[in-house]
Amino acid sequence: MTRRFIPADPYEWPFDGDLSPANTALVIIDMQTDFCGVGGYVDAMGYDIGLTRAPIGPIRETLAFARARGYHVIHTREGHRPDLSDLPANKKWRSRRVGAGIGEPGPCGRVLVRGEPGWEIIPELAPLPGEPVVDKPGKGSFCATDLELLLRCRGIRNLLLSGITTDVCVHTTMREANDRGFECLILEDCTGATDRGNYLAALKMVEMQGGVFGAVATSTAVIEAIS
Ligand code: C5J
Repeated sequence: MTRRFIPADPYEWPFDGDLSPANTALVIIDMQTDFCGVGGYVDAMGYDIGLTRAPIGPIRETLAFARARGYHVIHTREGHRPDLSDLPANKKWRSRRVGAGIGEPGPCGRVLVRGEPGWEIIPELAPLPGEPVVDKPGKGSFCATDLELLLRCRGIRNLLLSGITTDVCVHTTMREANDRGFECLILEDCTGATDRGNYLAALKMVEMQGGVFGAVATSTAVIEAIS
């Protein structure tokens, strides 16, 4: 095996240099209108969608690179069944309290409901046929989904994590993946949060304890290292 490493913090990634298109996936988390579009869930809560839109350009470039080089690409979407039977009562209650009730009608259709315009992945990052799209009712991509089975069946062990939001769905997914033994790298310019401080804190948390959840790198470092 030719060992290959990406410059990252706090260690060159992956830990053992076993990095190839066959065993590595770019995971793009929740790049949906509800999280980064005008009139979506995050916008309705009053947050600055400029922060959640910031990673669109870098993800687009990384996605083009990953596709061209034959890396696996996996997309996720957060959302609920139209009858809301998979929406926990506390999640529903909290969302209504902040003026963005899940399941309520809004400018982009019913908020965070599968099949509605706001739930769709933004056109700039639309999945290609054959790229798995994992639908999840929660924050983590492993909870109540077949993501782990999909990764194991494909022999994927390295995850390049991108998407929104850094401190919520991306972080939860990274923690879940790390506990399952996947080797994770979060791409700092390919992710964004609704709060700059939370974004920085989420990245810092990854680097604690020698890389407690994995490592952090820029997309440029990834592209340069594996070009
Ligand atoms: C949130 C997400 N923030 N995709 N979801 O509710 O991070």
